[in-house]
Amino acid sequence: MKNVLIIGSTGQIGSELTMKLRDLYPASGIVAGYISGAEPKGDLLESGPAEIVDITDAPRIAEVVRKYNIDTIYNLAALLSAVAETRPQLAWKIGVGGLYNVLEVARENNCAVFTPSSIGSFGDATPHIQTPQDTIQRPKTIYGVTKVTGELLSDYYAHRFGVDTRSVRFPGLISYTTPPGGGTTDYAVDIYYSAIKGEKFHCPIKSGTFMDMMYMPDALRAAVEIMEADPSRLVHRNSFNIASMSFDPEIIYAKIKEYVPGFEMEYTPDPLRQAIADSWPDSLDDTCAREEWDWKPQYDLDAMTRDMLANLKKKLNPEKKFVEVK
Ligand code: AKB
Repeated sequence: MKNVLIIGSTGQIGSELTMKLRDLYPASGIVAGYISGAEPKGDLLESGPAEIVDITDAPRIAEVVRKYNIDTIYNLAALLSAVAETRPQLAWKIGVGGLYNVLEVARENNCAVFTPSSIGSFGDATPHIQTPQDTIQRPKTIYGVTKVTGELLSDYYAHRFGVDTRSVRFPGLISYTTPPGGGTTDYAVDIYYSAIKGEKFHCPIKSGTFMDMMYMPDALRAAVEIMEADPSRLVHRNSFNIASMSFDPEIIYAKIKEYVPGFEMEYTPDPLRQAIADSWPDSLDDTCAREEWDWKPQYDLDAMTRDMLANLKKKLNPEKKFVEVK
């Protein structure tokens, strides 16, 4: 990777991945693509080039790719699972139409492409415990349908045209920098904000609902390491299961209470998010990623919780207005 375009650079993953890539590679080659209304700000704007790139506009993607001699595209444009159910046509337009545009530009300009898939690519018929790499993928959400289509289309471009497509199936991602929006796993981010603000948390997901989750630094490392992996070792491409922790709301609540003893939670179920969560795996088997490109997570629930609380305290609570964290 020398010159990289990040499409969706101001989103939850993009805002942190762009900065990580600028730390790892000369910043001048890392282009932050954004859409009007989601302009980059602060460090993201000041630390390197930024260009308007709407994933539904193929000529514009091609123009920016040629201008910066881009060799790798991170395609992070998507509507997350719950919001996609409210706008399924737009979810398809961005998730599949947008990916097709990216793959065609990549084919014509010899770029590698990373397009994340998700635990949302699985469905009710998938084995839910230690979900294997290669298994049944029959999701009922439009988000899942776009993710499975994306995996297949990306593999097709690799086999048919030799485009270097690679990706991972992200679990729910937890970070303190840019909030996610419209996901099923977002409760596991929101709960930390409530804890630090001293507010009671209203959990939309029922006790006993396990989902895979990951701390953002591990997810960013996965996104970089898969693109740097030795291609001769890759049996799979789109997409690898990756995992680091699996918990239900009671487990993360109990963990946060170890550090914020007065924290309270009650259940306020959201039927849409609950139905989606019930259809997703409880835990993924990531053996193939470990064997084919040495994937290994660094954060467990305790390490993530300590880091989240410390950083959110700095971000939201600099004058100790809300709660004390042990
Ligand atoms: C969502 O909840 O929609 C995402 C995901 C797991 O893909 N965080």
